[in-house]
Amino acid sequence: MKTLEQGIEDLAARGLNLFATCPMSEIPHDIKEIFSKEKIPWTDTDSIVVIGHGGPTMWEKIPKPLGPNPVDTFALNEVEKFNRDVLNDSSLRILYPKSQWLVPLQRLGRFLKLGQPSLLGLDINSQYGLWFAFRVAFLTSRPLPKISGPTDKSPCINCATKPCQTACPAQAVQSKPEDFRLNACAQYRFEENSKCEHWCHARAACPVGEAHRYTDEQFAYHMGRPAHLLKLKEYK
Ligand code: B12
Repeated sequence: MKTLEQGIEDLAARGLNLFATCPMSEIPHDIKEIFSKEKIPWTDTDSIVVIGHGGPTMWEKIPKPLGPNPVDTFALNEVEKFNRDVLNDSSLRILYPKSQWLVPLQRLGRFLKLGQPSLLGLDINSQYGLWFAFRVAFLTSRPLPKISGPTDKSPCINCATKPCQTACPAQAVQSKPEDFRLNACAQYRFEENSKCEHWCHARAACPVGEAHRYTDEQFAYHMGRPAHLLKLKEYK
């Protein structure tokens, strides 16, 4: 068996470098309400664990050539190993990915300080900027200490120049997170000769966490997933 700290370090070495956990008893009401609506089985003695990746390391560690669902498969394998090494919980419940439940990852991430709203619809992390996403969320009955991330306020608040706004060819980026024009983004994205087919100029213009930017290959992969594009088309 390994200590929790060792397990978290092993995940980070594989690029799953964002880790937060908290007892379900402390999770805010709006999130619990969604859990109940989704019929997710939880009790107040469970802890929720949310794991994300920031920057390009995870992509480097994913075996190439890519298999089916390479990111989800990689992340779930790493969590299986973490469970074997650290928790040994035979009733661990995977909530994301590949479950029947829709888990509000951004809301959980905000509460656990992994991210806060940005002007782009994506949440932003103080270290990795817009170059992060949630990879796994699970419930465990093992007692865990509360662990939160460092992002308690959005770096967009103190950004004077807002280069994301000027860089967006669709003028989708406004001055407040809630005003992001998803339909303008989707419409432009699918136009002929769109500059945004494999690239998001607004995201690339953000100076926060620039050193952790995805490689072009990773960026194009995330932008081009068919499930995402199909859903995005609904907003045209
Ligand atoms: C549905 C969805 C979308 C929809 C948005 C629907 C909407 N109403 O606006 C679409 C297809 C547009 C989308 C797009 C993207 N998404 Co999305 N999406 C999701 C998903 C699967 C479910 C959200 C949900 O309904 N949650 C349940 C409700 C109850 O919780 P909620 O917190 O209130 O959810 C709201 C917000 O998450 C918001 N939202 C989600 N994505 C987006 C994107 C934009 C631009 C906006 C304005 C709002 C928004 O809409 C939800 C419903 O109101 C989540 C994964 C998840 N399980 O949360 C990823 C997720 C939110 N998406 C993510 C990403 C990365 C993207 C893309 C960048 C993908 C890409 N590579 O291009 C794009 C960005 C937009 C673009 N310009 O293309 C990440 C965000 C990570 C982060 N840093 O915050 C998530 C968390 C997935 C992950 N594994 O991390 N997405």
